[in-house]
Amino acid sequence: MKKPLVIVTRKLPDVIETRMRELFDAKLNVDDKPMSREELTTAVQTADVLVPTVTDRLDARILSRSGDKLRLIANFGAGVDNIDLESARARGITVTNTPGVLTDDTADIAMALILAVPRRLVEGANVLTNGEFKGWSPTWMLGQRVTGKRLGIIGMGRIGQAVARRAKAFGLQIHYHNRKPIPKPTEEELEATYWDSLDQMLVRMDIISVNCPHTPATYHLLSARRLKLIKPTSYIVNTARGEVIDENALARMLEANELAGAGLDVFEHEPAVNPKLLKLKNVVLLPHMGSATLEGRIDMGEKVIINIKTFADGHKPPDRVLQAML
Ligand code: 8YV
Repeated sequence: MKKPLVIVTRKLPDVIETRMRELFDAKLNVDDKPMSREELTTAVQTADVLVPTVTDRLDARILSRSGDKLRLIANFGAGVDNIDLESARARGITVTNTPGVLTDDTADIAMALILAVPRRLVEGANVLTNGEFKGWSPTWMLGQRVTGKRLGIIGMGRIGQAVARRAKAFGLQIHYHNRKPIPKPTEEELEATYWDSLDQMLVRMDIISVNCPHTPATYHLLSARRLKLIKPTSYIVNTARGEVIDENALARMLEANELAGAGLDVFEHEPAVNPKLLKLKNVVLLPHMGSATLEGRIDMGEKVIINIKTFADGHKPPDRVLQAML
């Protein structure tokens, strides 16, 4: 049987690329230079299978130019907001993602930020590297205690629950907002309180963690109006997608001390970051590294391979976000 032409848009771990070469007619991007729109257009016109990442915008315009050959988009990543799903559906293209394997790594980074921001970790570390440490004092570098505080998790899927599990171990009280409550046994295990109304939850929380996907329904879910509901002594952590928060409004409020601080691993216009945020002391900013472990990226690659292989063998791939109807 002829091997499918698989175009991979970015450099993946060596073991994954080697396996892809063995199994498929794989066109790799060993230089890891992000593809231009023209290059992406050519890719959707020639590939049987495309393996994009968060940095490739497969919008309606690009997908409208895809060739008849393109049957599967096997996204390297859990979030699929880089792909216009409606266009893919209309063109009969199946879309898969890589859920589950990046849950713990992403939750670790969320927890790290939950600790880092109230305890001023980066600010403290910078004192040392800037040679400004003049000695200990009882009233210097004081942060806020994390234990006993209320954590409000927005989006209680796999990652949200993994954050809750970690946070509970650190003595935080778990609250969450989700489209629907999680199963009772899990809710009881986490001693979690469900809030049907996001607004009602926001006014009561000390730390907010964003863990929902970016969809048309969650775009600017934390709008300027909702951000104003949060107590000025509270913190926001986002390891999901920048688009879920109105970044301009957030930056303005942090600058005006209308919020205590923020830990952000994702941004609305990546790789650009609101310049206001870069100047603030009460924020910890990371370059979208929630799933950035070698093990995680290999697991993600293996999921991509399984999705392609099952699809190419004529079966339903396990991680279908969108099952083509055509
Ligand atoms: C990845 C992510 O870095 O999987 C996701 O949704 O945000 C990250 O874990 C990226 O998406 C890879 O494409």
